[in-house]
Amino acid sequence: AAGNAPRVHILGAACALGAPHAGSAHAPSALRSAQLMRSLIAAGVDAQWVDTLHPVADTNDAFDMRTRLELNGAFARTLAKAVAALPAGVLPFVLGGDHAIASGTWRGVGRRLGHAPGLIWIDAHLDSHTALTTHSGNIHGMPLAALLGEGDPALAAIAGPTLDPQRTCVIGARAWEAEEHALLQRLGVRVFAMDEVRARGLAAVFCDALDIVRAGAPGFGLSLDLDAIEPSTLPAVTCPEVGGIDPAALVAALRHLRACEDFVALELVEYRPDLDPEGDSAHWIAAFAAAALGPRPERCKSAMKRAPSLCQH
Ligand code: EXY
Ligand code: MN
Ligand code: MN
Ligand code: MN
Repeated sequence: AAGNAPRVHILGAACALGAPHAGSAHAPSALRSAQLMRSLIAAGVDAQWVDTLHPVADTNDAFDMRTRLELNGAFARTLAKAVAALPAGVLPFVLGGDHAIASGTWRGVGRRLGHAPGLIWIDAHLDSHTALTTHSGNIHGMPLAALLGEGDPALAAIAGPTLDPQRTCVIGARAWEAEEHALLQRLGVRVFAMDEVRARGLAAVFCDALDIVRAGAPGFGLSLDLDAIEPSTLPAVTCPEVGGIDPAALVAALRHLRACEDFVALELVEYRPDLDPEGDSAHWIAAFAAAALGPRPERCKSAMKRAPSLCQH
């Protein structure tokens, strides 16, 4: 790998207890055997698969809300601890699993930094329900509210800094319920809905998102829910929503992260290998990871300012 690629430590999070289907629990093992590592190393990514965490149960079918909150919270606490314990200076790459795991990932990243990271949340959904507002009862619709300190303590009181809403933004949302949208509005989280992405282009939105998450204390991350992508090109997800992000545009945007020395962690969730027999979705996953984690074009911080292709406004 090129000398200045960040050292990447991959943590598998084989948990689907937040989702209405167990399939995404098999994503880490499917991606590992789909040669994700080989394609990352071929792209010059200095990656090492350090561990895969498993929850105590395979499916949540038999569980009531209280039990689901406790089980997802327990897994998230284990994941937060594992992220925090990775060696200083490496870049954690957390592979889900359903999006409920994020309630642990980003607490762990905050424990590494000593303060809350900025966070870009790419998703067709807002994932900002609490147990009191959810319509579905699925915990993977709650992690962003939990990271912002809202909702049941089992998910929202995991050790680590609470996110700063001023340094948090969502990109690609096109399916949500009123209560979760109101929660993000109340907190002041910037939502770049899919309508705005379509109108302005992903590059311009991504540039604004970087300005938001890079303001303040150094360190920001990106949580990619694969259901943000247009499902006709990436169908292997649990909650597809038509009218999504073009995967090639996302690869181009993620490439700009290579120039950001303050980019500290990546998370990729909601892959359903059981819906991907040809591995087409897995190819896009490798492309997203390689784009974001590949060798840096140059080390200096101002590289982003000189990336005219992204920040043309
Ligand atoms: N808002 C809906 C719910 O709360 O169930 C859908 C959530 C989908 C969650 C996926 C991971 O993004
Ligand atoms: Mn999500
Ligand atoms: Mn989603
Ligand atoms: Mn800019």
